[in-house]
Amino acid sequence: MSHKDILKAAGLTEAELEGGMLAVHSPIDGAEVARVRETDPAEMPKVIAKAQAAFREWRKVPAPRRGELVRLLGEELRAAKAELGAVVTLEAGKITSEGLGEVQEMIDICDFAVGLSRQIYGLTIASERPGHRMMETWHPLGPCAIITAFNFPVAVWSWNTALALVCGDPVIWKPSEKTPLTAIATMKVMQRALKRFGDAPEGLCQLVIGGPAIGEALVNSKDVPIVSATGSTRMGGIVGPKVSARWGRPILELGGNNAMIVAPSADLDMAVRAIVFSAVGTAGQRCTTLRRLIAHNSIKDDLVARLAKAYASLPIGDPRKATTLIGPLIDHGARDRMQAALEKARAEGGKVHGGKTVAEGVPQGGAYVEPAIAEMPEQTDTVRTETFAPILYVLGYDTLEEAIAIQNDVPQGLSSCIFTLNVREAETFLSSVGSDCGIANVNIGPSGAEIGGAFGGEKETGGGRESGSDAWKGYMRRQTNTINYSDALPLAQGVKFDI
Ligand code: UN1
Repeated sequence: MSHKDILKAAGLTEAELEGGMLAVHSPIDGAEVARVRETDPAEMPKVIAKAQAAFREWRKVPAPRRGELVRLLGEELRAAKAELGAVVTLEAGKITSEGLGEVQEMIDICDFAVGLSRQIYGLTIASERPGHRMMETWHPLGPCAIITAFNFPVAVWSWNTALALVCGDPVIWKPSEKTPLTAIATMKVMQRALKRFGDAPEGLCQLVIGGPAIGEALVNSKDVPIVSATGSTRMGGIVGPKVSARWGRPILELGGNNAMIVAPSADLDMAVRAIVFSAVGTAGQRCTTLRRLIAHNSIKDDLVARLAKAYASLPIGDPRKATTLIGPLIDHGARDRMQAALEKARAEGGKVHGGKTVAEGVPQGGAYVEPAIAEMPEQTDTVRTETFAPILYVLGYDTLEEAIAIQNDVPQGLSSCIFTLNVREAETFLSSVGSDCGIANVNIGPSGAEIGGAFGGEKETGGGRESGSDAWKGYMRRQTNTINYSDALPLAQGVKFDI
């Protein structure tokens, strides 16, 4: 299918693809596929006011009824899975199966949120006073801004939107400037769900397209109490303090520098498969991508040899082809940053396998690269830095304590894992003296998390949690209630105040 046909199948009209200033290129071949109209920053106050007006209505709708909208969104996403997945592939360069997987992640979180819509409950608490009862209630908080990155152009929106809607909060979405088309296509799916739902307030789900001025309007507005932002640590370092300074609530999902420890007892066949998927899948452009391999010195050389062999046969090319496993990087800038990081790694004493630019057998105009393995003498500055590309740094270790220290000795704290058949090692890794990350796994790679768990990480990853578990609490305000059903007015802590 041609680029135009893919976009047409997802419902994008000529008018939406032309006449704007924002040029959209497909990473597959660098071709310009659209010129999208951006939101005028001067319109932002109106957008935010509309979200506030929607909030005043939506917060009164019972949560299970709000869940019905998300149920319909899930249904519409099921029907649109192939078409939307194809736009993800076209605009973000993901291989077909991963494009579809991303839409599946949207469907999964919708299912989760529908169930949640009947499970928004708080605690009842024993009161110290006779004839009193205490409880917690959860209330909608207000409009939620969702700032998303190119690498998960739709799933991250859905994690936030499905929860926010059920929690009673309208959403305003600012997608990456690199992926506005998937956002427009997703809004069409949302519109169909809204239409079937019937009486949702206008302004419940809005899309704004553009650059920093648009983002700043959301970040600085007191009428946007929640700002959920996914992207670089640099971006989060700007957004987080600004939102906090106006007493808003930031939910940040920033850089990762995810590691795998491979212990002597590990099932190496399984480890190799897990490493290859998590280090080169999505061309190394997941925030959960495996970037550091910390291998026991007794198995390190064997493991690197097996990996180099597996890497040599990985099909690189057009992500629309069923056999391709590694698609393009998002653009040539990403390729240049990868090359620069490999150069630095070499200068630091690293031995690099692969990592070259690929020009043969791939669509011309895209940024295709061989994934790289870099054996490093130690954890250098380059290893500590997240480069959004398929580079796997390899480090050796002798004791588990040392391996955990290396794993934790980076500024980021998103995802981590250990391959071991030794229960003492596995449990130590998961314990309070183990991994310091938001996600820690055993005998499974660091990427490809299910939506049922809370997703996010510590340190420079930003501390936010999205998706499953009780991440929904981040989208609501908690109220503590004390109810006195006695005929006396005893004070807490035994205080006497007789008048
Ligand atoms: C991201 O890269 O921003 O765990 C999110 C994973 C995916 C989500 C990644 N479910 O790899």
